[in-house]
Amino acid sequence: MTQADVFMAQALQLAEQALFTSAPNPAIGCVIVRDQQIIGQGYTQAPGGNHAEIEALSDAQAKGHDVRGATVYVTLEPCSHFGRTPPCADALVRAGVGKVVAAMLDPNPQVAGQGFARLQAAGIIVESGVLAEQAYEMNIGFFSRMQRGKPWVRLKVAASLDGKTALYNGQSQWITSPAARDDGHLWRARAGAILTGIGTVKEDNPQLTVRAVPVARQPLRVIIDSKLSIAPLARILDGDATLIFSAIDNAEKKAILQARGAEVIVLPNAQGKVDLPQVIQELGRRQMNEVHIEAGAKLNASLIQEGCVDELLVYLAPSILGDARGMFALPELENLQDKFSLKFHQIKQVGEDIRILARFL
Ligand code: AOF
Ligand code: ZN
Repeated sequence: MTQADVFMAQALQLAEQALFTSAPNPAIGCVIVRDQQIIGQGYTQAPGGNHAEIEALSDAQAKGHDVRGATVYVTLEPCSHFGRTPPCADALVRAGVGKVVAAMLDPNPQVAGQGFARLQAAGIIVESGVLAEQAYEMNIGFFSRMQRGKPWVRLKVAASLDGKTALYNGQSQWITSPAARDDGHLWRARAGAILTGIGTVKEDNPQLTVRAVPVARQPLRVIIDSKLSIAPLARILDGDATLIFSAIDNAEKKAILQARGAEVIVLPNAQGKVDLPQVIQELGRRQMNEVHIEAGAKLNASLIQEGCVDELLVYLAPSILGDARGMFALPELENLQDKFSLKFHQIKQVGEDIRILARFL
């Protein structure tokens, strides 16, 4: 680890504190260093609040430190535009820092190198690419939305070692351990939206809120309900607003659901089902960086078949259920070549279970 790595790692740790609150902004961390000492630090505040650099500058100031000539480590290129807040690059120039080390370029077309350019024009030394991979992973949804115009979609399943998610009678509580379930809530919390299907709503009557970790805002809950057959008393409609995608228009049902705080969007495909790729696009338009899916085998399969899923988040318990429900209700293949291929991105033990992150190729 170089010294730059050490300070960038600290900035990344700070960024983690913004992971559940900064969306749709990326979660960014910043430390200001002089003589090997951190003299100011900060992370992105909720939208409209300060960016990480401004927090770090005012932290240094509050502590009576002189930032002139200091080095700034920040997990993203400082912004150059007037968004909800003024440009961080200008604030750094005004403060007279000597050097800015960033983990990555900001892919936001309003910034995209202009932040670095402004700093350089003012004679500030700029470096980029320190711990870039960690910085990318932390804001993978923001990068996805900026670079591909759509959110990063993560599909979560909890299963036995033989890949079974529930008994045929529906019993599924609990296959994985409490540690894995709490870990699942961390992934829910960082997502802008949690998506499920009408099958799961009818069978489990879930709330799909974040409860295992404290959060300032709950993710938007999204329900795929082709026939608009959700019961108005379903628990998922309690609390914050929900978004329902259906394939049919029904003014009467819509009015009842709207009265329950739901928004209904009619988005059919040629087969008369909900157009899933369009759902993901729409969530991107609504500035969702990460979409977290917790659904049943049928919707899971459709999402995968229609190319909507970027990554699987699989918790595997050390148990065997035998003949029971699988993760994905995909049709039988005739040919192994037709399999879906993924790459294991990360494997970790969580409590008694194993957590696998696997990405579609
Ligand atoms: C930074 N530092 O901590 C973050 C940045 O509407 P605004 O003013 O909040 O700007 C949002 C954009 O700023 C966002 O899309 C991204 O390009 C950048 N995020 N930039 O200098 C930060 N969170
Ligand atoms: Zn900024």
